Amino acid sequence: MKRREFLRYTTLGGLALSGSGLLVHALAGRHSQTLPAALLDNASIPAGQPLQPLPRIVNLSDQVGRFHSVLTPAAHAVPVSDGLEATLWLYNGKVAPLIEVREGDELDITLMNELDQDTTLHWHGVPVPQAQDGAPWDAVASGESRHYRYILHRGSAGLHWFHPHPHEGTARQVAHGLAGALLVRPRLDVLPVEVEEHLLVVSDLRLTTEGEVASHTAEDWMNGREGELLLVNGQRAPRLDVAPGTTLRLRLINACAGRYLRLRLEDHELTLIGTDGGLIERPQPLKELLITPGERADLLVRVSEKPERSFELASHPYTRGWMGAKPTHLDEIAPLLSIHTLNAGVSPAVKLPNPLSHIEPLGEPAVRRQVELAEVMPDHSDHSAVNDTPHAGHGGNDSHHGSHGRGHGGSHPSDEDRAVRPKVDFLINGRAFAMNDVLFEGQAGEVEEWDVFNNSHMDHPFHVHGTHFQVIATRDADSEWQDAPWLAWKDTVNLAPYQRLRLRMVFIEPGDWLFHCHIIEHEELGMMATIRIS
Ligand SMILES: [Cu+2]
Repeated sequence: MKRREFLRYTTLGGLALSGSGLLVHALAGRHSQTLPAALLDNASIPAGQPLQPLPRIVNLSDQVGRFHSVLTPAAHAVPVSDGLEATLWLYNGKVAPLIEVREGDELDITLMNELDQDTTLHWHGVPVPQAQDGAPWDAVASGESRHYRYILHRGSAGLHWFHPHPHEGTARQVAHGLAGALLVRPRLDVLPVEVEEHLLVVSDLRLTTEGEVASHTAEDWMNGREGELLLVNGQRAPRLDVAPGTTLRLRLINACAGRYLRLRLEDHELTLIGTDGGLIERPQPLKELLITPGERADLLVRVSEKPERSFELASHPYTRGWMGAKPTHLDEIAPLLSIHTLNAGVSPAVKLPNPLSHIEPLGEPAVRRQVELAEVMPDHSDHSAVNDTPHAGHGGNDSHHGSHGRGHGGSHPSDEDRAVRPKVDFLINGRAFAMNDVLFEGQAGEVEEWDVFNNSHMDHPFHVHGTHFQVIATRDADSEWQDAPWLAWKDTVNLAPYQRLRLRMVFIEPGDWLFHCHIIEHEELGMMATIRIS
């Protein structure tokens, strides 16, 4: 392992030394088949260090309009505190690396798989040709490599990201740290140059006191895993110093597997200017913003004109229908970024263009579909039976645990991992994901309208591959349909329990496209399906 190199690259490594002792607590996973491991507490990582920019993946191409590089997912030892190294799986040894390109560029990435299992590169939020999507049926075996190559077409500007998407291996690979940011700059940036931009990748980790990524518990599988170590660009609650009155553009990715971010900035309003698929038409002032796993947000903040003050950007508690023992952090305010105003002159307010962009409504649909998200639970009057009760219910329930077509090698869960997975199915239209199963068939270029119904007691963030959608109407559990007040391009959107959303989208590229819950564990337990576009 090239230790010196990753020490230079990883921000987590750069923050290694701290006098704070290791606070530990026992794993509450009652369903775990093995002895509970002692876990590393968030407080054992130093906080308040200067915010680091995302480490860049260097462009190896000397051709204008082309980005070429090699991404090598592999195990790396990363120092986290005095005398403790964590073993993470990272692209090129970096926590949350950044690829920056421009609309119209060609992206050409060689994936060299140095993991001991199958992986893929999924380009979340980028409308790519299907063969470049990094779908589970296009797995790259351990020791193998492949090229991902596509053009970032006009309209693809925005903050996107990449992460693995192998069959039955995504949750484990994401839990080990594999994720990166893909920033697509527009040909012409409409925002004034005085705006100070920062990219923030929020992720979380659960480590044992030995520095190993802890195994999934049954609660992780049920709820989506939330790691105790909450990181922003690989750092714990970093600090950002700015002149008073600075207009900040904070572009966030929620790269967590299961953690929801309910963002608030002390004494400040947040102004939403963009979503997953780029800028919206008019700035939307907000008191708070919920960002689910997979979502991005583009926010402006005019920082206070008062010098030498501190304001905390934090994630506030959000109830998303937790099953089983509730970790204590769910009820706590989690600091993400501390913004400090310097003793300096006040930066004047900046004037934004109006509108920021134009979002054309997609118009009347050629086809309408119903999508229902559901969980089929065992009888949980005795909750401890989650592991033991034979699964009852619909047929074919083992399809996602058992055989799958489109044969390939393995990223299969370990026996230990398999033993702890609850026998609960997370379903779309009554079916758990199977590799050969095609739920819908559609035509490229046609407007599709999907009524997505969350028929369950938990929140689920709904993600569609290969395109962006517009949410045109919503219907909460006890109310009527309401039209969306404004349009945005989204690829991931939350559904609260028993909520319905009406989405419109157009698939441009033919092929098989996945749609799924972006709580990674729910996806892997079956809440995923395929539409075949011809
Ligand atoms: Cu879900």
